[in-house]
Amino acid sequence: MTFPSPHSASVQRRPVVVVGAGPAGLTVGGILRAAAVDCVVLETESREFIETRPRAGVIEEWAVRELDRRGLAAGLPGRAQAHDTCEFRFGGERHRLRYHELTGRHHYVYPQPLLVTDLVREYADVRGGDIRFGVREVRLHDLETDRPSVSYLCPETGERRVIRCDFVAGCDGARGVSRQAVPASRAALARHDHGIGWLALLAEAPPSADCVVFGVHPRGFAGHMARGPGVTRYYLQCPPGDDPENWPHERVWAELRQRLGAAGAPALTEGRLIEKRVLDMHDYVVSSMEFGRLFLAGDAAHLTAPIAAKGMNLALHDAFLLGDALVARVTGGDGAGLAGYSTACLRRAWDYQEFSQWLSGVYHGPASGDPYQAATSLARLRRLFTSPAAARAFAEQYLGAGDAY
Ligand code: RFL
Repeated sequence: MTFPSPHSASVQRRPVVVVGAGPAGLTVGGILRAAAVDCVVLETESREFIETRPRAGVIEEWAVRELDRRGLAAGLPGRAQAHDTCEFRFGGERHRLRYHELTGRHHYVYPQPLLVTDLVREYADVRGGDIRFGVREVRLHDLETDRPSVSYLCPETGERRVIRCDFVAGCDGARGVSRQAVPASRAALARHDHGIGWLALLAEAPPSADCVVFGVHPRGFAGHMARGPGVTRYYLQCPPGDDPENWPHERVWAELRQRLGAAGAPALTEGRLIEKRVLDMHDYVVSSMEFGRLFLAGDAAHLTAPIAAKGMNLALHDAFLLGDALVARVTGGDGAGLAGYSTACLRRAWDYQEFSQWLSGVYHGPASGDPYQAATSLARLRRLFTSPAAARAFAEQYLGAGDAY
């Protein structure tokens, strides 16, 4: 491509360009700003859009503490809802797994749009970080040289702007351009399709249980997760590629009642469905997460279907490591953090992928139509409630509470 002249006002220079303002990109940006490292965050959507886009809700305790400690989402442990138990419903019974008793750790419920709002505020409003919303046609250039750059079309003028830099943090999620900038020969993509869909729902209704509930049922999996006092996320397993229009209000609530039904369970509080979309459940991991001066983080590098609520947690883990490593390198320290970045992230990413696979077998076995899979998934579930060692191992993986990855 032809760049504007290097002396043009449309060519700028920053040590780091961060592509994407999701949890990963904003956390990297926040860490850089806190260390007075200049950077720019480029985002294709508007601020309002990213601050209201509904997605994750469950954050692991180590991530909550780290966001708080770094002042990126100050006071988060007090503002997020701490959970200590989850409940499985199968065979018409309720089974409570008290993971806090087993590990001493909590899960926190804090909707992703609130976290993104905190992170933007801290980065842009408090620390004066440069963030450009609504950019178009972002492109990455010369990544294998020590003078990479990122260009984009300015939303106001349509003019192509260029930012020369030392490093690029590719945090633009599953559909971004960063991963595509890595030649296939340099990034092995490991992909897995579960062959199932989940209807992801947000209901304008208070939670109908005091904890996260997993319904493992011959009609398919169903999930219940609080998001706030008046909003609850529900999931219903459905055929992949199903049309959300096949799921009118009455069908959704009838199916949820069946799949989450169990002796002594409180009735579900119904409410208007304010989000209804079908997710085709798949996972991928790219290795390496590094290509020249480009470092991928979060969903740009690895996607985990929301089966085990791990994606945002992994994005934050990458971002903490990448932010620290970039600060060390740019401020004249050593490059050890960057050199070990991909290996360190992939260890946790693969551990979470494996847990997600295991849990997928549990959730989806009974509706698979295969009596062998149905019976083994119920055997796995029963083991959690008959073997304290199995329950403890589950709790550790569920909470991402392993000491070392
Ligand atoms: P994001 O959040 O997708 O942010 C990427 C940002 O980049 C922008 N972008 C670009 N910007 C510049 N140039 C481009 N070319 C660009 N292309 C895209 C996008 O607009 C966006 O703002 O990625 P990040 O930061 O890696 O964060 C990942 C998480 O968002 C994701 O893993 C989680 O939402 C997954 N997930 C969950 N994770 C959890 O840890 N706990 C949960 O409870 C949980 N629940 C969920 C989930 C994902 C879900 N969906 C929608 C798949 C529940 C659901 C329903």
